[in-house]
Amino acid sequence: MKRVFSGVQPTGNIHLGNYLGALKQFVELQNDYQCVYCIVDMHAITVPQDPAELKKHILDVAALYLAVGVDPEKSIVFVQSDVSGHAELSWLLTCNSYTGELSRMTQFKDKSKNKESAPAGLFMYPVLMAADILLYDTDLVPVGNDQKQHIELCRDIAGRVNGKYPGTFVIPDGYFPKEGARIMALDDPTKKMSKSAENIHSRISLLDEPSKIKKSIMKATTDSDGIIRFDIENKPGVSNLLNIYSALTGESVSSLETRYEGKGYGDFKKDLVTVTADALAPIRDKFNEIRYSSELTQILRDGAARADSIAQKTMARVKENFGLGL
Ligand code: AQP
Repeated sequence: MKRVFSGVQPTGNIHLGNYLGALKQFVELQNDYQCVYCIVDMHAITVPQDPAELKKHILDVAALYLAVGVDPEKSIVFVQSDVSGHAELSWLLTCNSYTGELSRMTQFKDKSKNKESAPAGLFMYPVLMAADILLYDTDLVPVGNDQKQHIELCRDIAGRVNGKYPGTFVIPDGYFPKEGARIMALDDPTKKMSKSAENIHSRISLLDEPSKIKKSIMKATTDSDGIIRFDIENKPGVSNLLNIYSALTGESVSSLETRYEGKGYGDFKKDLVTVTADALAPIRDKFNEIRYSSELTQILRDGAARADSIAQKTMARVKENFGLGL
């Protein structure tokens, strides 16, 4: 069976962007692949974290994985720092990476903008991500569009290592959804929706109550021409809302454009509030059911053991090929 790997950082509550860009695909791929889904806490510490908050967010993200439909009977669910192979392989890949290619990563450039000196962890983030993926001989990586460049880098590093040490890594492919691969912030549709943005109305978190969903969507930035039409260049706000509507319901953007012809933004937004609240209600209910259950930690412990047994096999092969150890 081919293998899927992906992860989410425990840096806050998962939002619609994370869900539509990544998690929805996690669930869909479970029947056809062996799936390995990780809570990437070592990525989270590339920026400062409060230890108590980080612990809470790890369990929140784990519970949200299960709440959206990741099935621990089918998929391996675990916390990255519980499997030491991630850090170990990351060093081996660091020695096969170049500062030039890492400097070109747009996410690093964005996050280090206007800083005289950026944290080295932020710079090395894509190498750790490559290690996460390659550790599991991954074939497919379901992620949002913002991760395209990191996936390309992972493929470059794996290809480079295979050139020196043939047969070391499986070269993975990215897997990007047709709708929802890049959900933009509701208050500024030129920026991607993000967990760490200051304005809570810039995003819809999966645990938001209907009243918050309503407030955020009704406040969402649109434009002044009043036509519901998909046009990223000239109407980024409306296009983003159409994209969200389409990704949540499966109705195509062109069908939505036809259905809302002649109607105002108010009507469209009200319907989107209903669609979003209906989609998130069962996720919130399931989350509340499992978040504080002992089952959750047991699932993560079992998941770490299963992940570790795959990781150890990969590390033995990689170290042998590199000529490391006894
Ligand atoms: N706006 C988005 N649209 C579509 N997909 C998105 N993803 C993130 N934002 C969007 C996808 O979600 C997965 C998990 O992301 P992550 O938590 O590892 O990191 P991130 O991309 O840095 O997410 P955030 O929400 O923006 O977090 P912060 O604010 O902490 O940096 C990935 O597959 C990502 O592509």
